[in-house]
Amino acid sequence: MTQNFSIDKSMDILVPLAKKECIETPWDRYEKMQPQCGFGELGVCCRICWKGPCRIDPFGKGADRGICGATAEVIVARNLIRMQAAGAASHSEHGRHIALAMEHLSKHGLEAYSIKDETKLMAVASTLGVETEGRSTQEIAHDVAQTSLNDYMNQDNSKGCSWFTKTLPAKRVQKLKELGVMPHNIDATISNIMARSHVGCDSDHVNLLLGGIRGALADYTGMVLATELSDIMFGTPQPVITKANLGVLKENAVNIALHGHNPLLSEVVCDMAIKLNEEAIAAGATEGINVVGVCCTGNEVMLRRGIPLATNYLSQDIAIMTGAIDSMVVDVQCIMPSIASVGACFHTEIITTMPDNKITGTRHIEFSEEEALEKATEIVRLSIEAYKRRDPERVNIPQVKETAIVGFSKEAIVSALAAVNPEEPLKPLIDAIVSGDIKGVALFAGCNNVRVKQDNAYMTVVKELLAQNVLVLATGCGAGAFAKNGMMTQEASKEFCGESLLKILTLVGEAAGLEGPLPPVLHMGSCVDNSRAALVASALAEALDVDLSDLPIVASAPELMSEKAVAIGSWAVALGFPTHVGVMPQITGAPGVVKVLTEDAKELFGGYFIPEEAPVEAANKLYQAILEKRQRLGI
Ligand code: BF8
Ligand code: SF4
Repeated sequence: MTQNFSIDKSMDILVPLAKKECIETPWDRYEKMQPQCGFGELGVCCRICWKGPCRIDPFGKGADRGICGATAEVIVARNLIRMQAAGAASHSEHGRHIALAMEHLSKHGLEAYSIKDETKLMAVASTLGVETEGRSTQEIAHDVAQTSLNDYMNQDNSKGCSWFTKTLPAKRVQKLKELGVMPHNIDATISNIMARSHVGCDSDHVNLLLGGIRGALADYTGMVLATELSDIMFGTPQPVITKANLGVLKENAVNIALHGHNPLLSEVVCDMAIKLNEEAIAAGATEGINVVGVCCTGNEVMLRRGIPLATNYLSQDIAIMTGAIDSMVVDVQCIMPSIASVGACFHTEIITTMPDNKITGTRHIEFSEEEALEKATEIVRLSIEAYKRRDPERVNIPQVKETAIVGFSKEAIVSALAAVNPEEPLKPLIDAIVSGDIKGVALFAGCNNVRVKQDNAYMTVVKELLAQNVLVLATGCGAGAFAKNGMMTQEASKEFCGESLLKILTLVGEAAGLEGPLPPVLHMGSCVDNSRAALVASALAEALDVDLSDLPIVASAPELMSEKAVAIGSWAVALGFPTHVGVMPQITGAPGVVKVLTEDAKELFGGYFIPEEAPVEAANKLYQAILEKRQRLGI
């Protein structure tokens, strides 16, 4: 039964259990939702004003315009760009939160935080043009934070955001500026999308879509600053060996699941869990405290600390069915409200922490940077108390876990390559791409979606591309899927990579002291860490003196669902990467919009969307896109 909606083996155990206990799963709710609204699926329903809702008849027999006269093209474009704005807002709020914390840290100090990676601080200062000579770490950190915050404040729209103009190749920045899609201010760009899509405003679908692309590039800006400042405060990921899937939960430990996105919370909870370990043992948990991750917070602490990953998006509430999670601590984004009702069926404490992200029926412990240690202590102690209430009879931990070698930041990749060529670290990669040993690079990103069998599309597309010698990077819940399903081991490289890709992964892995190949899928981090892939691509483009769109790089989001994923896919297109989406976007009711995004975008940006629900076919299309890029480059 489970095979129909997930390939995660833990689900084979827990979903039947949920059925037995009459606890709803996302798949049950999906079934109850059928049939889903056809107008919504096509994107032709408009609720932007209260004359509506208006909906366009896709068969051409009924209304062909909304009451105000908006066409299907306008309605679909407005709906889409509002999604891009929401995605950009989410990532950029995350980035702002980190930048403000760093500013606070540099001005007044913050007990729970420090500058953990001074080397990265210096590198970022140099990228942003912040003076470092003869200045203290605090002063430099302050100016880096200020420069970042200025990307939310600049009012001169001839000047692009610093993180945008200084981290992307000059050729691409110039092109995007000429196309009028360069963000000058993250907040203003998001606000502009909301304003221009108000009733009676922008009614030209191409113009609307370009506004959305600018919003997506603001999304990139917020993400790259979130990632880079997080590395400065919490450390830049380096390869680490850990485990993934629900078998990482321990029967004899207090299990704390960290879920959400922002490392400001999760890092301090990890610190306090170490400090309070003895209290857990005294409470009878012989193995102390076991912190595990869910979704992108899971990826953040996995990469920086080797904390094991329990699960990815779609199985977050079912994870509670193990009866072994004593607390699930959440901050922002991608947290299913259903964790409250499943948690209520068990002893599990569901703890929300952010003032603007509460869930009815759960405990709220408001987190702040100033009181981080106290709040994290309270959270850990509540988890220990919850452990005491755990019913051993209801513990059901699936013995499913895979080894995962993770932690491939740009810096980690460059240092692995430097083991092969210390003078020119990128050269081995460039040579391999030019010779065809590596045909191209594919970045896998995005979520899980009930419309696709969980993790299956990721696994199918990736195996096809690895066999064709495509180097694979991954982030977000896609990376979670690969980690859970054994695609981050050295054995998997031997099993799935084409001969020449395996040769290169082995060369680099052995030079870097791994005594074997790198894993076939390089885990770069959470969703905001998609920016790491853009930075690797930018470094390659600059080394070759070409534009990003010239490189044989593609992106794939086989199971996406969130507005954030829509924004990421859109900036990938704007940077020049052919981008696969495995769930049909809610735009197909507007042929003009579809044409702009799947065809015209190619002329404008070099990147374009490839909607394809069939995974093998998607892999073929991505591979063809790589070959086309190679042909144009003459390699
Ligand atoms: O930011 S991949 S389901 S958890 S949106 Fe969400 Fe999608 Fe997961 Fe992370 Ni990204
Ligand atoms: Fe209808 Fe126009 Fe109002 Fe949309 S904005 S609900 S199409 S009248």
